[in-house]
Amino acid sequence: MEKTFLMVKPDGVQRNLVGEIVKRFEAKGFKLVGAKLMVISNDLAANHYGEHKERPFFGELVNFITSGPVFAMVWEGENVILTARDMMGKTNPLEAASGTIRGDFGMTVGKNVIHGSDSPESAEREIGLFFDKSEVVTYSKQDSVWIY
Ligand code: FUP
Repeated sequence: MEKTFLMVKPDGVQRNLVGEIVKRFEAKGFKLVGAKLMVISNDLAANHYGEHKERPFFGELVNFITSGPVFAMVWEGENVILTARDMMGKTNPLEAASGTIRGDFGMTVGKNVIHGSDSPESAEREIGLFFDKSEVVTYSKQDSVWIY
């Protein structure tokens, strides 16, 4: 089943948006298969945003993403990569539609609350960067003694 890497950025954690964001993906029907609160090292940040290394905003981007805890997640489901990008909205909150996460909560292009992989290749790369194999779990949801 397709997986994607999503991350509530430091601004989202500071603004208490972790629950709201998790809720949206749960409600949509996707399955959470990995999650952790962590502070990203400079090396991991530079690696993760490697494609932007030459851009003028790179230093600021790395400073921001390492400035406080992020909530890193792996989500699973059919077409989860593209659907999550849709639910996030455009990179610049000014252009992001209402009803999307960035449209509803994003403040600036830098402080735009959430990151999500943009392709199967980046999903695989980013999951591998942030999660150990043992931290991504396989489980099924089914009626059981806990669900009435
Ligand atoms: P996205 O995939 O929507 O997160 O957007 P990009 O990969 O294009 O950009 C990654 C991050 O770089 C954005 F979330 C915010 C930051 N950025 C800037 O700070 N300034 C810019 O002009 C473009 C991106």
